[in-house]
Amino acid sequence: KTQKPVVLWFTGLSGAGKSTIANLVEQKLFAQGQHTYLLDGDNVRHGLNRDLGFTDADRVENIRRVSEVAKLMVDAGLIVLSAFISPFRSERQMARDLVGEGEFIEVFVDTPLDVAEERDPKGLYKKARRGELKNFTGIDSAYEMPETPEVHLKTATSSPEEAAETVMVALRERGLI
Ligand code: GGZ
Repeated sequence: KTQKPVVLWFTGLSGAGKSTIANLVEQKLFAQGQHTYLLDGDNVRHGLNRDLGFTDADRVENIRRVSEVAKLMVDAGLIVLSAFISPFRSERQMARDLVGEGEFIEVFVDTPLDVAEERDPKGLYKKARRGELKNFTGIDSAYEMPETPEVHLKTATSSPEEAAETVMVALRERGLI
C-alpha cells in the first residue's frame, strides 16, 4: 500500500453533491487502508468556525482557516477531503498555493443551479427565493466556477458512485494511492 498526502478540494453549489461524493471517496480510501480526514461544514462550521456566517468576508475567512487546517493535515501525511462551497476563485487559489501545487486536486462538483435548486434537500433554496435567507450562493451571492479543475464531475448525468470512482481514478493516475 502506498499513500501520498494530498488535498482533494471539492467545490460546488449547495446541493451539488460535494459531501455525498466526498463521503463515498473516503469510504473507498478507508477500504484500501488509507488514512484520511474529511473536512466539511458539519465538523468545521459547528466548531472551529462557529463564529462565521455567510457574508463574503466570513466565507473568505472560513476557507482561509480550512486551508490552513488542510495544510496541517497534509503535513501529517493524510489524504484530506475538503467539501465546502468555496465560491471564490481567489480563495481556492490561496488554498492551492498554501498546500502546494503538487498536493492539491481541485474537484469541481458541477451541478447546474436549476438541478441543485430542484433537489433542495434542506429547503434552503426555497427560503432564499422567498427572501428569508440572505446571501445564498447562486441566488444572491456569487459562485465563481473553476476554469481548470483537475477533476470535473457533472452530477446531472452521472451517479454519486460514478463520480466517486472518477476521483479514485484521478488519485491512481497521479500515483497517490
Ligand atoms: C450557502 C448556506 C447558506 C448561504 C446556510 N449560502 O447544502 P448545505 O447547506 O448543507 O451546505 C451549505 C453550507 C455552505 O457552507 P460552506 O462552509 O460550504 O460555504 S462557504 O464555502 O461559502 O463558506 C448550506 C448551508 O451551509 N448554508 N446558509 N447563505 N450555503
